[in-house]
Formats: sequence, structure tokens, C-alpha cells
Amino acid sequence: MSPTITAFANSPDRGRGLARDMRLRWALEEVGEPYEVRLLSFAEMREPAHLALHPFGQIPTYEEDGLALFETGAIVLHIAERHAGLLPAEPNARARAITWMFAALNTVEPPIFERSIAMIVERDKSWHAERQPMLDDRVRERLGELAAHLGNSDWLDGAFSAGDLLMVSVLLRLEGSGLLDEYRTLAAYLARAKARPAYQRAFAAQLAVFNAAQNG
Ligand code: GTB
Repeated sequence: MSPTITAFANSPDRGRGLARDMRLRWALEEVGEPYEVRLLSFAEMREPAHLALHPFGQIPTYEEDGLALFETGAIVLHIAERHAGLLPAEPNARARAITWMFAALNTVEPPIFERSIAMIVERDKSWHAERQPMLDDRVRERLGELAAHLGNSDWLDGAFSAGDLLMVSVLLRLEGSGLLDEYRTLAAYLARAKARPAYQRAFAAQLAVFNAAQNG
């Protein structure tokens, strides 16, 4: 049976593909696994039925043959371990690709997330303008290091992997900030990833949900 994921019925990102169901959609498209989507309102995310799947009442979740998972990183790893296409077969290369998955979520995402949240919830504070350059510089530090690692390579470590999928998903949150434009290597890395047919199918699917919510 096809896995079922959950996603926002009406995503606050307005179809920009920034909500985390996009990471699962992309992974499933990369490995060629069809999937179902159960759309949830914010109220439904707080109901016992959803809390039984996700203790924090968030999306996305993943259900498959009696298995229920939450946490995007764990779900992408689960998908990648069970299908060819997102992790190399050679054990050391596989371990390195998984390392990049953790690096995306634990080392690169935190300063990007903190900056995004500050722009939303601290914007009207008197000290916001003073704090913003520090948040930008923390992001720049990671972007510079990542760009140096990538160099002229297409992907983080050999062939495209789940590490790239998560790293690109994390970096996409910076689109429109101007920060990525300071690193041509990273802008090209994102463009290369977004040109992948699997990314485009996943993006179109989440956008169709948002458009249907607007028209319905
Ligand atoms: N660590 C968890 C994971 O990776 O799965 C985090 C999951 C998470 O943050 N889910 C968010 C959620 O359910 C949606 S994706 N939030 C509702 C809640 O906590 O009540 C994060 C997200 C939301 C909105 C935008 N946006 O509008 O641009 C971008 C990303």
C-alpha cells in the first residue's frame, strides 16, 4: 500500500514549497514511490487522532503498513533506506550521505530558522534592527563554509543524495533574503536541485493543494 503523509490544508507559505511536507514529497518522487496526502487544518492538527501520530501536533507525518513516523529527517532516512536513489550502496559513502542529512538539520538549519523566526516575531521590537545583522552573519558563516565545501562539485558528496535533498530544502528558506545571492556556488546548487524532475513534481503537487484551497 502507498504511504500516506500529512500536509497543511491551507499552507501559511502560500504554496512556496517551504512547509516540510515538501521534503517528503520530494524524497518520494526521487525514489518513484506513489503516495497519498491527508490534508489537515490547524484545528485538526491539535486533535487526539493526529496527536497519536505526532506528539507535537505538527505536519508532516508518514504512515505505511502499520508504521507511523514523524520528524522529517527520520522519514526521509526511512524512505532513503528502503528505496534506491537517495543513498549510495557503498557503506562509507552511505554513512557520509547520512552525515550530510544531520549537518543540514543540526548545523545549517538552526541559524536559518532563527533568522526566519526573528523576522516574523521580533520585527516590531525596538532592538530588532540591532539584532538582525548578527543573525544574518551567523547564516553567512554557515553559507560560506558550505560554499567552500561544495567548490566546483554538483553535490555535497558524489551523486545527489538525501543529504542534498535536506540541505537544499533548508537553504530554500533563504530565497528572497538576498543572502544566497552572495554565494554563487550555492545559488547554482539550488538551481541544479530545483531543476530535478522529482523536485518539480513535488513542488507542483503542493502548489496544487494551495491553489485548490484558495479556489474552494
Ligand atoms: N522538526 C519537525 C520536522 O522536521 O518534521 C518540524 C515540523 C514542523 O515545523 N512543522 C510545521 C508545523 O506543523 C510545518 S513545516 N507547524 C505548525 C505547528 O507547529 O503548530 C514548518 C513551516 C511552516 C510554515 C512555513 N512558512 O509559512 O513559510 C515554513 C515552514
